[in-house]
Amino acid sequence: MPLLEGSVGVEDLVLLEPLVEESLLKNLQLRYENKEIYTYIGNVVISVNPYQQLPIYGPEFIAKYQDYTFYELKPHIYALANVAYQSLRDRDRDQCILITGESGSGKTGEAPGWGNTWSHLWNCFLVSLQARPRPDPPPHRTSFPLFLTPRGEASKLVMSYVAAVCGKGEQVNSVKEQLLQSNPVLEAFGNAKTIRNNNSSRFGKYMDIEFDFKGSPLGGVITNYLLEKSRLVKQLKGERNFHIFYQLLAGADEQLLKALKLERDTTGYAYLNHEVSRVDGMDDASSFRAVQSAMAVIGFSEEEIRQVLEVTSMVLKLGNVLVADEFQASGIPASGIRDGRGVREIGEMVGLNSEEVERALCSRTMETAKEKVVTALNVMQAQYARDALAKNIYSRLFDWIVNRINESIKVGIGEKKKVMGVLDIYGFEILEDNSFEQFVINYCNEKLQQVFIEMTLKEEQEEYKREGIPWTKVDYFDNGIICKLIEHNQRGILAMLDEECLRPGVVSDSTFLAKLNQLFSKHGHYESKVTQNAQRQYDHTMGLSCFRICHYAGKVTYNVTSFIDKNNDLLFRDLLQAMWKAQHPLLRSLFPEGNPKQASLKRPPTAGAQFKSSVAILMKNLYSKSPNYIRCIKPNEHQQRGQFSSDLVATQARYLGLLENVRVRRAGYAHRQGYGPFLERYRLLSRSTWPHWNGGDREGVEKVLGELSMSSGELAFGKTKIFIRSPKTLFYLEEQRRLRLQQLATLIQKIYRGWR
Ligand code: AOV
Ligand code: MG
Repeated sequence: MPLLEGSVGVEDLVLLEPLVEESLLKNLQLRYENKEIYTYIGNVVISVNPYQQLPIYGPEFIAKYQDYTFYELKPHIYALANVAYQSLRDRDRDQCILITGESGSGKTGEAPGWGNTWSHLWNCFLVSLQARPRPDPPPHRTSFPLFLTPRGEASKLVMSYVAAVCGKGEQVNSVKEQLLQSNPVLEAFGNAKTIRNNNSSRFGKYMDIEFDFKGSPLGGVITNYLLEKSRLVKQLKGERNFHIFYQLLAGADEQLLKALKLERDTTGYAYLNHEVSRVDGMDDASSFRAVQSAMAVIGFSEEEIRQVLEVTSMVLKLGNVLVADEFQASGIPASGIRDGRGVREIGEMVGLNSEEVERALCSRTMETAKEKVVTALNVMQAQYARDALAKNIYSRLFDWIVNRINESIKVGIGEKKKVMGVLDIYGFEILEDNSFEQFVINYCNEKLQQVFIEMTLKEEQEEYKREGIPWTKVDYFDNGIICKLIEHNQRGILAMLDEECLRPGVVSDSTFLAKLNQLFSKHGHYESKVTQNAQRQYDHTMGLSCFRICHYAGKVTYNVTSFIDKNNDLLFRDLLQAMWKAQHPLLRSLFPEGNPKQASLKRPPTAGAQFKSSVAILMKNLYSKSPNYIRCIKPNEHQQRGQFSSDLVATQARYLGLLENVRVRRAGYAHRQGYGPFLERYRLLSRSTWPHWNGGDREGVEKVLGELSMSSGELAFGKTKIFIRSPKTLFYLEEQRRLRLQQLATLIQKIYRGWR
């Protein structure tokens, strides 16, 4: 039964009966088919990507959601944004909004004219800032039934508020503009067309937006996670490299192209997939102009923009540097550069000696305490070195861009600020072939699940404590054991991998796997061919070079091939030093460790170790804030409107732990509401409170519920809220209310006819 008039299915899954996967899916589907893409689990918003523009966004809707409390209107991310923003501003509690879901579910990407979760949130915050007075308007006290209640005062308050903030509007606007413009820049360099999503974010993003005590934005800090740099040198069929390359080639004028020594035709570049150079609905040329102007708005100087483009085009040209077989005087096969022009052009653009680049690409210097030995690389090794260099330059450039944006939007030290963190990060991934990238991504999701469970429970517990209601412990699956399997400092999979990477002697992916097999032979969440055989299980799907982890969201089989290499993420010192010698200030600054004076013998942290520590920092950050969740779901694999594939949604519902979430939410009190709004909604059920009530809210609620003779275990009266244990009680109240409204409507009609 719907909670609100005119809505479909249940709007809060807490009210679902029976609580099983099938009914959960049915409910989401029914709502989706009726263009109701948002559904709650308590204060968590589930969002199903509509793949079409719905008329439910914009200033009018934002204003509407500001006028009502959470449960009074249909579920919407505006409601969530509003609650988060208000508690930030009025209750001084730092907030974080966690947007999760798989690729293409609607977390970020920006399609022309359409919205998505991130951009709607943004708009909501920005409009909130302009349109919202404090304090909130007083609750309405009229003797009309709710559906006839006039709600006009807000607009007057809006006018006075806008006038009040106008004084320092210019500065606020420029901060907002800079924060907004960071999106197209990050997307150009960090997004790409994939099979699943034409505008897929290939990096994780966490952004702290900082506000002053009045709730005006001051600035922010962006943190990026693990750019998928393997894409730079190779893309799957049907996918593209990062947008910026196509944008640059399509959008740069002739003069710029010439300066960058580029050709317009994408087919000339080995790093660009030639099969797809254009994406439906995407205009690379105009995006390029948008990126350039966004960079200018953020505060990049013309010189900086030029340097960024030079490094970008250098990467593109590196891909065309052909490495070929050559024979040394000794007759040993070695590598050499086939056509020196590319290297020369790169050299000229970034001020490098092309012979030195060639030497760095085709040979390797080993230094011991006593001597230096130079060995020639074979063709495979030299190609590997070239690709490693390109990936390294690009990912360092991306980090540099993020830092540069941060420099522009950072808030002065010492200013007291309130923080709203927004996390948009890749969801759980199970691909056909899972590698190191999936392993770390899934580790991150495992940690986020831990935060989710702990914080949901913690929030519940804290709310009960605040409200003075006894707390009963809830049983739930604690995925701590899986996190530990991966991250334990000495005995975790990441530690084992590091140990293997650092161990002298012959190391390989298979020695790493052998170690895992030995250590985790009895671990309940670890499997491999070896552990299976030991237990006489014969699973043909498990390859010899694989291990499997039973994640909270399901089992994932990882292939260890190239784990060592990806974790090492090393660039030969020759290349580091060659890059540092560039005259190009930006390129040079990307390789500080190439400076022989600064070069230390200590090796840089591995990719796994770096990721683990950045996840730890993120977790600490999230734990210090009040969480708000948006769980995004992709309804079909074809980026099509109107299609709802139950199987696909079922898998995601499991990954997101939706049923678990409902269970936790229902374990205590399924529903809670402030006395004021609750009384407003149900006072028409009691003769004492209807049509007039002059007493306090809590007494009013006691009167209403007292008259309905509810069983005492069903209700708990908190300090500011009423708690209702089972959804059935709420159903009952709703049903009573509906009947009463019908009665009243008939009555009003009669009176009206009488007047005529
Ligand atoms: P993602 O961020 O979750 O994937 P996107 O936010 O890029 O997914 O969404 C994919 C596409 O779905 C967008 O480009 C829009 O066309 C459409 N879309 C998403 N949300 C809405 C909405 N509320 N209304 C209308 N259309 C929408 V990834 O970044 O691949 O994990 O790495
Ligand atoms: Mg995205």
